[in-house]
Amino acid sequence: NKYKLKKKHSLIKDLVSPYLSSDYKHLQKNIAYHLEYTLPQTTRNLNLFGTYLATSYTVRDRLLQLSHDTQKYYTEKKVKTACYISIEYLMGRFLQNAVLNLNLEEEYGEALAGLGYGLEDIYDQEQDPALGNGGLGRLAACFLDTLATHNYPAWGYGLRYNYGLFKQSVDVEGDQVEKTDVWLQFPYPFMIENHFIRIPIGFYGSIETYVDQKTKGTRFKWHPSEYVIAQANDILIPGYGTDNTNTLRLWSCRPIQELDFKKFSLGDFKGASEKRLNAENITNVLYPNDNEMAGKELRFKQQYFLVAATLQDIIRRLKEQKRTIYELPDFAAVQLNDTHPTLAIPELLRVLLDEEMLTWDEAWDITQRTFSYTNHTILPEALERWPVKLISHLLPRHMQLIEAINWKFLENFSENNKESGKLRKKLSLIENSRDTLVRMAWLAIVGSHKVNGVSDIHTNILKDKVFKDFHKIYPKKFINVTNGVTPRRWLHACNPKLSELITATLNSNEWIYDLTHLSKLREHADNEEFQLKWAAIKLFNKKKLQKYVKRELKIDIGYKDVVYDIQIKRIHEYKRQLMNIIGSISYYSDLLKMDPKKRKEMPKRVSFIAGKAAPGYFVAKKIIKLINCVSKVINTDPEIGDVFKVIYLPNYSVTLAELLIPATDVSEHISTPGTEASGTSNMKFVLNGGLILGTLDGANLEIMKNSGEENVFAFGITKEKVDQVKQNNIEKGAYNLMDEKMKNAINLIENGTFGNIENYQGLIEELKGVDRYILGHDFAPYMEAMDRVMQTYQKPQKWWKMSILGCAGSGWLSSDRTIKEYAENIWEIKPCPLPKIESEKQLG
Ligand code: 8GP
Repeated sequence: NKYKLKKKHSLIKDLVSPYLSSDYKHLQKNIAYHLEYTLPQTTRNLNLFGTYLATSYTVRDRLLQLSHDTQKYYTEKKVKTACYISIEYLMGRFLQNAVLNLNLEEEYGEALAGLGYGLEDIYDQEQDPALGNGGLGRLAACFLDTLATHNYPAWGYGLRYNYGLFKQSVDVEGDQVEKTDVWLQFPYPFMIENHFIRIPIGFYGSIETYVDQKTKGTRFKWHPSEYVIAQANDILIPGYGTDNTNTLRLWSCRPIQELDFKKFSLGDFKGASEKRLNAENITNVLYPNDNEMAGKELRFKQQYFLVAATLQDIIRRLKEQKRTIYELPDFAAVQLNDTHPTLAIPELLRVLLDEEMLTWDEAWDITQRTFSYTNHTILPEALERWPVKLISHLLPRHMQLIEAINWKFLENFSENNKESGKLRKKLSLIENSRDTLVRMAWLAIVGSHKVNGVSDIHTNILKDKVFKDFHKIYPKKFINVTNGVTPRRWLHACNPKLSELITATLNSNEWIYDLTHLSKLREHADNEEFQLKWAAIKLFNKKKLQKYVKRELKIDIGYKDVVYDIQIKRIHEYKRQLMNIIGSISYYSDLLKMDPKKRKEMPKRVSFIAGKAAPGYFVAKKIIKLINCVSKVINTDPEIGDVFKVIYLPNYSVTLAELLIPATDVSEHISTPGTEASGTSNMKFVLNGGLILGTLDGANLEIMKNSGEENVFAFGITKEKVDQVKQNNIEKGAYNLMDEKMKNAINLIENGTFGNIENYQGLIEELKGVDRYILGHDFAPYMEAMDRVMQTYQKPQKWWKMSILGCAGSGWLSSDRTIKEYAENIWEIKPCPLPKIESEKQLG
């Protein structure tokens, strides 16, 4: 019988071949094999780390098999593929996710138990690959999970940095300390160097002009003066409950020549390695800025390196299928994740014109139909503009093409008419400020067929403000695709107890790949028994966090009848962690003024903050320092005891988020309205039964719509009113308009309660002067909302009902919904599931 099935599904026959059979005994053998033959270890000399590596190699074997089958099948079916280009991927740990997606948790558990190890401990050995900064990179990772789970033919493309996002610690003064993240010092089994894929990438050089003998037209050819090699490193992405396994291809940079022997023999040892070092530098480090442009030449090189390698790879695959270059837009939909990969537009144009010898109209048409662009931020400091000088030097032909695109685009707007002249200036891809700069977002808009924002409010701001003139010209080009998160990692894997309860209650685990099923939880929201189970799981998760805090920070906090209030995200002025900590100061001061008896009876709260600051972002680092200094004073004040604690958790990461999110009662998303494009952690909290304390910004608004306004602690003004408040601040001085309680808290900072005021001078001056992010204006409503949180928590039935209803309304928050929208409205790709084979496990 088994034999027949194997024949029938010849595609994946090797999966059930003896080596990859997945009963626990086989897994054990495979693990032992890798210990003996892949690692310099033996089964007689087992240790945790070695066992983790060997286990990972066995998972990788299975994924390789599935990935080969997947690629073969996609090729046979000639499917259209989505190619997601992103300069960041914040994947988080891989092993647990892969084991869950392969549905082999039990088998691996048993296999490892036989070797004397627990699965959790093995998972814990893995480094968290931090090849991204924040929201944008994590979103890309969620998308990859969904694309595989829902059988979409897709590739991710990015960079394999030698050093990921820095590791953060806090010194005794409360300052952030950065340490290099040497994540490749040990093997990382899930990344497979593909030696067969190496692509030359050029830089600098000159342009040759010649006459095409056939058409008698002028043609151009770029002759780069320097080359490097892009080396493919593949991470295989398994889907949940499917055999489809996609690929994330990360490029690393190698030199064309390892050593210059001429220089070496002349004794110039440094010079002999110079070219190698320069090449390796390109993919050495991830730039640690979030929502800010790091205008460095090396960053620009990274961007070009990424897109040039990616496009060559896509075109190579197209040609391997014996398809013509004209078919490119039907072969691949290329998504530009923000403007970092925008150089793909002139690069494709160059390839089509100079190498494929297409006409301008043909080449431009293919380019526009191939690309689409997602904007992730409207902060002016994050909108990329690169100097024409720099581009001309590094990529002379590309600069020429950008000018040509601009010229052709602006042709439609006459110079003679005054109004139209003004418009031309605003629309020009090239800005004539002190430096002549290329506006990358403009280029991305003109060169794409679709442009999207990441939440309703954000897309509206793009249409009405940031890209207003373009929206008038191309109204249909702009669409909204609200972000989403993968329920596999962000509920099923990180909160196994809640996952079990939901599956048991719904009598099915379908919600894991169709999250709309959660709506059926609504019927249970008032059920006391269900509420108790729900609350018990939260308590269990809080206890886990409490233990972590004790172990890592040596701080004792309670968890029973204590509200866990959490704000975790990059530290940024617009995200207003400063308002949070000033709120804590104010609350602390109120507590101190209270009658001790009354104070003791106050509802308890622990306020957690975590997040990194860009190493060059001075203000953000001062905010971290203030948080730590306030935390020290409050946590050691005997008057306060366990009524209130402030905890700053260093080194925020995906792994830490997986611990924090399930343990949260209330999470803060308190950006100035109109500044947070979407936010995605807000979605993860709601999914895990955490309530939101938030402003009318980003995806908070859509969460309110879907989970019910009454289930969110919202506060503050709408984005429309922000400008007026800012104007008032400028005219009257922010301090004069500031709430009294906030003044009082600031006063405590100024009088040295939290250390030398010199540390915070800049922060305070901004608040008192212009207060660009209107903390002063929003402070009172913020404190009032926090008060509502604390009051509501005292009514457990109400609280847990809100918590359950929030979760029940979060079906649409799944990245599965998001990707469906991209697939249907932008990429025009369809799921292509591999024919299901009965695995041995299912065969029994
Ligand atoms: C973030 C936005 O700030 C956040 O609101 C949104 O949820 C997320 O993108 C995903 O759409 N933006 C960035 O992370 C960002 O702009 N990063 C670039 C500097 C790398």
